[in-house]
Amino acid sequence: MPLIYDYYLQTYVANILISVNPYQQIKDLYNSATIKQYQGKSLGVLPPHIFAIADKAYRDMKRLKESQSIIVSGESGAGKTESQKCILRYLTDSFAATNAGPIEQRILETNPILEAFGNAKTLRNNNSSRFGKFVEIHFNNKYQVTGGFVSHYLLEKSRLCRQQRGERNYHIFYQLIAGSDEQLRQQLNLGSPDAYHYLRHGCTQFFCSSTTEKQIDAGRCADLMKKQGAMRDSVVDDYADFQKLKKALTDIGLTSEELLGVFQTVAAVLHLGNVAFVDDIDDTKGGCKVDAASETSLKTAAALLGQEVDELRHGLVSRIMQPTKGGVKGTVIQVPLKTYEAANARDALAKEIYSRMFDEIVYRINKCIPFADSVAYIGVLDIAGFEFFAINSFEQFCINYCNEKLQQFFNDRILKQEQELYDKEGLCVPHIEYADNQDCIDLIETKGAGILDLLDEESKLPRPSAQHFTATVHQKHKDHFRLAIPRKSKLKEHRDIRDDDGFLIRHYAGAVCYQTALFLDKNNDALHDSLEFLMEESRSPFVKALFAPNSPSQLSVLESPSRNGASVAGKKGKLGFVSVGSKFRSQLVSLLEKLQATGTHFVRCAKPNSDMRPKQFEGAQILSQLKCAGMTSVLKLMQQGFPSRTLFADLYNIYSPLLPPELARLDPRLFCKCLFHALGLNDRDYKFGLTKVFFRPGKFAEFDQMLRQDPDNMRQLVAKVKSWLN
Ligand code: AOV
Ligand code: MG
Repeated sequence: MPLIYDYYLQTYVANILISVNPYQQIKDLYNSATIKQYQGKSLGVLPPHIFAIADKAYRDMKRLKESQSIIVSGESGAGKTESQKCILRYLTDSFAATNAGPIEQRILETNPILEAFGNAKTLRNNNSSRFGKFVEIHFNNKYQVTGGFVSHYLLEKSRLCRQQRGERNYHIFYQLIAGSDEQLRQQLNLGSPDAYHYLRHGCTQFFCSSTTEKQIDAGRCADLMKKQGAMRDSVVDDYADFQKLKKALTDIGLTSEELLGVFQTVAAVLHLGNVAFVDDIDDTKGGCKVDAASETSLKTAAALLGQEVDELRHGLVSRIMQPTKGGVKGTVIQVPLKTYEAANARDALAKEIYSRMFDEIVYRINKCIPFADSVAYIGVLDIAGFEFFAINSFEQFCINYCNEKLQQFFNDRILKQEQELYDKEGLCVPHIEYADNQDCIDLIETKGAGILDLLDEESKLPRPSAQHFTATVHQKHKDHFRLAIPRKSKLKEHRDIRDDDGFLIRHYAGAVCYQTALFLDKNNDALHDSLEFLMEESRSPFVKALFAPNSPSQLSVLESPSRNGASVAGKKGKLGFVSVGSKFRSQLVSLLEKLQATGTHFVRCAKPNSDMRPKQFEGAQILSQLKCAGMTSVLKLMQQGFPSRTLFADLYNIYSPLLPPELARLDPRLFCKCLFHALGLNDRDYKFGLTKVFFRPGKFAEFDQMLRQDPDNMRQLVAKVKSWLN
């Protein structure tokens, strides 16, 4: 039965699904009945659908006995995360083991958890993922779901301390404030969102649906109503989401103490953010002290983090240093910090605590979905799409670098390898040119001279500076086609900064101007030693575990393989420097190695308009997204191309038990030729290569019906071939 669409929103280009975000729930589009309809159907039998891609990945995994991956891409708000969720639900619903345990449920429950801690409202998407993920669903030798594994990439840490106007911090903060009961609120000393410095920069509104508001205690309800104003969102409902989160965290095995540990840590970050510093006029060395008005915040933060107040105070306003001379360590000295340095140390601590907690949560998720008897997996990649804002910093640089790598992988798989295969099989399909972006990737990641390494080198200088780093980049790559000095106006529009404070990179999807002022800070994950020691000694078992040497965040660093024997990225060096960029580069290397080793399927999501509105289809905007994604080159190739194929040998093997001796003598290629003639397939729809038969876009489905004939029909076909041969 065909699906009824409000307007056309999904289509295929070859085997790639293009999916336009409908921005509304479409009745029955993703329900259980629809899941059943798509099971076992080839692409093209039913209307284009994300389920059809999931099913193809499953069938390919089974047929080829090879792991598969589905790469979902598109700009912010295009529908990647929703698509990923649909794929996971399709796979866990359709291919659960007969004695289905709670494993499928747990895999699905990873979503509310990851979204609470890693998603936030941005100007482009009310539920924007601020980290990348690759979720693997593992299958046993019967090809039933047996477990899963989540890898995560580059959580946006800067959001914890600052958000743009109209954006929010991570959902969890608002969920905790909106959803906790009175007892928990008191335990965590929680106020309303606008009481917190880390939530005040952007938007402090809760999102609650009207039904759940009634359940919130009366005192807070009025407060909530006042704050919500007109901003409501059907997806984000902080109160309800908090209840779901608590259940999900319990289901993945967190004890009630651990649950409290998580909430205490989240609250501690908020209180820590309220600790302000002022110059200490009594200090001759120009140090600072905690502002008297924020003493309560300091006390609460210390209590929640399992620290003595004065030790935390000390850790924030000073740092210990141990200079080395001629390789010999000198005496430990305590250096007072200036007001802004203490504020930076506070923010660094908050970010470190939060990101370690995120690592721990992902670790716990993985622990509860083990996959010991896995024979293959289907991985779904959902990573932030190419982005550029009025001001672009290190986060955009890393995201866009990642997108360059994925674009290259797409070009390789879809355009390069496809054309190589046509050549190898002698299909005579005209060649299509496409933009190669290797030079852009080299500019960023080459050992020694690439921007990432230049940034690391700068950090190790005695006096690193953004200007010096930027000048080095321009000097090393003077005539590089991909690199340029941004026009003055571009950078100066927003702040009074110098010309050498940035660079412009001509990415595959367009030129982006990066402001490098904060690159050095953002590339360094290291905490002051004094703060790190404090956390390692915390009285709170949860916090202590986060900072233990074998904690998940440390393990994930060690697990990420280094390239060419380079030192393991992420380890704290002598200079107290932990490179974020290098760690990300190693993570991307292992991600791409994984993708290379799997069969791949692509979903290109597109955003219909910038206002997040249903039924508003801005053609030019969609076209430019498709162009950026390289879809126009794919279209050109597929005008003449053959996206589906099958080995003659595989086809022959299906029929061989039924073949009389005179047909069994034929070699598989000749047999297939005869079979196709006998079937009367239109010879424009397929082409014979040396080892495989290739199909025009959308024509595989027709042929696939043949493969599914019952033996009676197959016998009839064989008889036809025989008579046709005679
Ligand atoms: P993204 O993952 O691509 O953005 P999402 O998957 O979060 O985008 O989608 C954004 C919003 O669009 C969702 O919250 C839904 O409201 C709506 N939406 C998306 N897909 C569908 C669908 N198939 N049906 C109905 N509504 C949908 V980002 O994570 O920002 O790059 O970082
Ligand atoms: Mg997302």
